Amino acid sequence: MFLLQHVRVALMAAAAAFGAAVFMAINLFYKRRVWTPEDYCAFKEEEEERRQRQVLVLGLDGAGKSSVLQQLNGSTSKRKCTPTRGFNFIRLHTPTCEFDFLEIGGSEDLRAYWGDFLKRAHILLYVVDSSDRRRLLLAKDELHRLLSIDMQLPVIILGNKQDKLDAMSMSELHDALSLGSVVDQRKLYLLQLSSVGEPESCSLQNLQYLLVQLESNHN
Ligand SMILES: Nc1nc2c(ncn2[C@@H]2O[C@H](COP(=O)(O)OP(=O)(O)OP(=O)(O)O)[C@@H](O)[C@H]2O)c(=O)[nH]1
Ligand SMILES: *[C@@H]1O[C@H](CO)[C@@H](O)[C@H](O)[C@H]1NC(C)=O
Ligand SMILES: [Mg+2]
Repeated sequence: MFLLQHVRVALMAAAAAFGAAVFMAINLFYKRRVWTPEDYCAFKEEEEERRQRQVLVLGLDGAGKSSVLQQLNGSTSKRKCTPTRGFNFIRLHTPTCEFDFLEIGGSEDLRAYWGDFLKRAHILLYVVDSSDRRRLLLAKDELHRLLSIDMQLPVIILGNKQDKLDAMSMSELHDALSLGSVVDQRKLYLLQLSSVGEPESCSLQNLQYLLVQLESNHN
């Protein structure tokens, strides 16, 4: 057993050394090369791909994340969304850049993984059911947990389901989510929305406008 472990360590060391040698050889080869116009085009394309921005869409189960994405995707159907078991993804093209919206389901088991996705996100879109007063404290705690993991990420909070009669107003939401306690340096926005309206609704356009603004200021 002891011997076997030694052999394994030796093998791994050999593999690492080989990998490093290959890496250095490739680097040398590329540094010596003269760039052709084709290569240059490939670079330009790579650069343009970098203009993709990931918008991470989080919020408790039933908040309306999938409904918002469906609307952003231009769907006019009133088809009800089913709970998201894992991920949901749409891509939105705007004149300035491409936004990749990634929703992760909000059920309790999935919430544990939310934090892992913050690293790759450029913007956090946090959806709240404005009529779910009972779970607003939970929504607040989850939001502040995310804010404490990443201190800089710009955040847009959507007070969704504003069409409901018992929906909380924006100032009520502001207080219930303790947004006043968030540090000044953070870019933080609170928008109201109803994701059962028309896709070309004013509030949806406000959201798109804000996303584009955030990205153009970023550069
Ligand atoms: N009245 C009203 N209902 C909404 C609105 N947005 C979503 N809903 C409803 O709320 C329910 C949940 O919506 P989803 O979009 O599936 O919620 P979700 O946040 O994606 O939930 P998970 O995927 O389970 O995390 C659905 O029945 C929607 O039709 C809204 O603005 N107003
Ligand atoms: C978004 O729209 C495209 C084209 O209309 C469709 O193929 C795709 O399934 C939609 N995605 C979602 C998540 O609604
Ligand atoms: Mg969903």
